[in-house]
Amino acid sequence: MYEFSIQNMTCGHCAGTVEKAIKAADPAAQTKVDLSTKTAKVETTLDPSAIAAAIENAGYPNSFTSL
Ligand SMILES: [Cu+2]
Repeated sequence: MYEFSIQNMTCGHCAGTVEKAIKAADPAAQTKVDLSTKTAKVETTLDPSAIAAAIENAGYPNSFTSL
């Protein structure tokens, strides 16, 4: 499980875009995007850097920590 801290995620549409980007990178990912804290918790078997890149490519610079 990783927690991504996501810049520029300011509305529900942004949160949806972020979730889609995560799911596109890893269709098997379990994800919970939290708009109020601008974070997303992601359970994935992929390298988290690949998820971070997908989120960034969707327009949202981010960083992550392992939980
Ligand atoms: Cu938005």
